[in-house]
Amino acid sequence: MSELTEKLERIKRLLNRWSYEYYVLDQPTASDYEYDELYRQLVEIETEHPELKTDDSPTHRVGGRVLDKFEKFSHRVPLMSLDDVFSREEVFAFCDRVEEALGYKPEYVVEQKIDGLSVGVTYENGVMTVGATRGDGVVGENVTSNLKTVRSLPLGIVNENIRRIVVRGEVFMPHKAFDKLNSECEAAGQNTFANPRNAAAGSLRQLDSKITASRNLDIFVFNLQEIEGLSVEKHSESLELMKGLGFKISPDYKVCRTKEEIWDAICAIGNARAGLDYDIDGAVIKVDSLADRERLGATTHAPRWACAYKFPAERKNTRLKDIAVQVGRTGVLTPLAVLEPVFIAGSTVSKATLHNTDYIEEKDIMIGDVVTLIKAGDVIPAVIGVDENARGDGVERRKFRMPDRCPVCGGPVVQEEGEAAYRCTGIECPAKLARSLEHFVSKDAMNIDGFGTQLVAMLLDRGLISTIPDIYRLVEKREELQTTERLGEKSVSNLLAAIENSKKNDFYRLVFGLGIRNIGVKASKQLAAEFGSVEAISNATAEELLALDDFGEIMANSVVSFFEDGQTKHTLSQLAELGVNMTFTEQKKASSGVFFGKTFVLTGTLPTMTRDEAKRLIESKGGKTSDSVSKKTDYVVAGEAAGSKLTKANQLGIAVIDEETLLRMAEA
Ligand code: 0OX
Repeated sequence: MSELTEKLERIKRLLNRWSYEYYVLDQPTASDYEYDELYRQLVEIETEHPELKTDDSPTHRVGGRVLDKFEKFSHRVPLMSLDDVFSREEVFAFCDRVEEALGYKPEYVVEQKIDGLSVGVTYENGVMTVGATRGDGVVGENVTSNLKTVRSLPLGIVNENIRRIVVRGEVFMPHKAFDKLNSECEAAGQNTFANPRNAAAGSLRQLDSKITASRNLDIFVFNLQEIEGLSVEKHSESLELMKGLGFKISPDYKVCRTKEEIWDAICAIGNARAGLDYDIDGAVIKVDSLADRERLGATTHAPRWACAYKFPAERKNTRLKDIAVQVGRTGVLTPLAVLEPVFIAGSTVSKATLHNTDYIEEKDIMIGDVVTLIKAGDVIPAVIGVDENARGDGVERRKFRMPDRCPVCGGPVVQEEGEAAYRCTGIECPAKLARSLEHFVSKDAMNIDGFGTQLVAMLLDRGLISTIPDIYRLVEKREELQTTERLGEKSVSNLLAAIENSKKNDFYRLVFGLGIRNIGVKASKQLAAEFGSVEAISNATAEELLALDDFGEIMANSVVSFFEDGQTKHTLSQLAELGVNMTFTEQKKASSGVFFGKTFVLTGTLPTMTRDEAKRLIESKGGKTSDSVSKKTDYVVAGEAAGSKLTKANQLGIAVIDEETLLRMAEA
């Protein structure tokens, strides 16, 4: 080893140790200054001698690679999901099942259930080689460069014996990082994230790893998926092994011998929940002995040796200060609770929907009341009732009345027969326009990154857009965009690139983005696939539409009247002129289902199904089968005596699955 290589190794070792002390142990021994100074030396050497930069260099932590798309990654050992249980009785019943099957009482491990997203990370000969998201458990996405930016995940491990190790963990965003990110999004006029889990998922799926690096993600490791070169007998032992290798493992896990101990451990986790800087949504109970696990096996989707106890949704009381009214895309007026801000299930809530006036009446909710809020992980906070006991607290109460004029445009408000909803009938109501534009750019529709509620409001305010097609004319207004107070040159470029890219979107995104009443994502996919073009959908009769699966009269009539409208025609012809994709280009027949958009090739003899049965199953879930393997193939289902197709799949790096996995995926 040359002197320079030795120096480089020394620097990397020291930087990695300091990182470990800071990010994993939370016990820093070096100052920021010392770290930065040594890091600077590393960058200098690597810049001068790029051939010396190794895969485990701390310089990977800052990101830098920008990808076009994520490659698929097949997990050798599937990342299984967990069966949920919701009560003490169900936990005990799980133990009974385990004990019955084994014929004795095993030891268990109880650990926190981190609310993030699962990844599998592989190390070969001491170096992290690949990290991938869980995906459907069998095939995920290769997000290695992004995972390298997660500071608490070691880039290398030191153990002479271990040739290969695959660990599974949960990537999450700590509350502090979440609050910081949302404040930044708000300041930049972008949509905020609903919860830390969505923020973590969005951050891990960035094609530009520099963005991921800026998001301060963290990871807890909780399962040893594979190990070569060392034998391990218990889960608790594997956690200690991983801890020794430098991983941040499931915190405060507990080995339990009886059901009572298990329940106590679950309660202890529940009690600690409020004081944690990250979200957990339950506790995981696992049989400790790996040999016992082997004996217990798994069902089609989850192991029999583990289950997840889910906490009941968190509830809090807070004061209802007022009821505001929000005008939606279709003009519906929704009462919105304006609350005394309260911290619940990981974020501070100051607004919640009250659905409609019937709901308010049924629950007897009055302005000034103390109301009960409920929020579970993902779910939007909801007001579920009134604290009757607080009624005598001297605070004035008043009933809510829906205004008879729209609070945004002053247009008349009407309640249609048989509907709970009130609608603004103002033809030019700007709130409706704003909601339509927000819907058009949103994730499930045209998915234009960086375009959110605030930006729509600002562009409308400044007269830079007033219709959907105007979005595609923003490219002519680059200068004006740059001179607005919040948008820098870089973000304008990113925004315009995202707008341009959206022109090539799958056709169904446009169909959904148009905001046809009663037509959701699934129906949009059906319309796109069945009719193939805007023109064909416009010409479809109600009868033809009714022939589609799950299309009822309300949906069919919505589509017909939407496309009859002169404004629709005008908007669509402008979008076509501006170059937005108006046709369906993928396989024409697929509609929806778990296999939608996926192509399978069957090869060899499957253990229980005939070819035709497998083909029908795939097609019934929206997938397609093909006779030959190509780059377009998503999965090869291989049975006994699979031949050249299997070889080709392996050459092309296509996921190969067996019948059992196919069935498990079909059930997902
Ligand atoms: C978590 C978590 C998730 C291992 C095999 C089946 C499930 N979210 O914190 N999964 C598991 O275990 C896997 N453990 C956890 N702690």
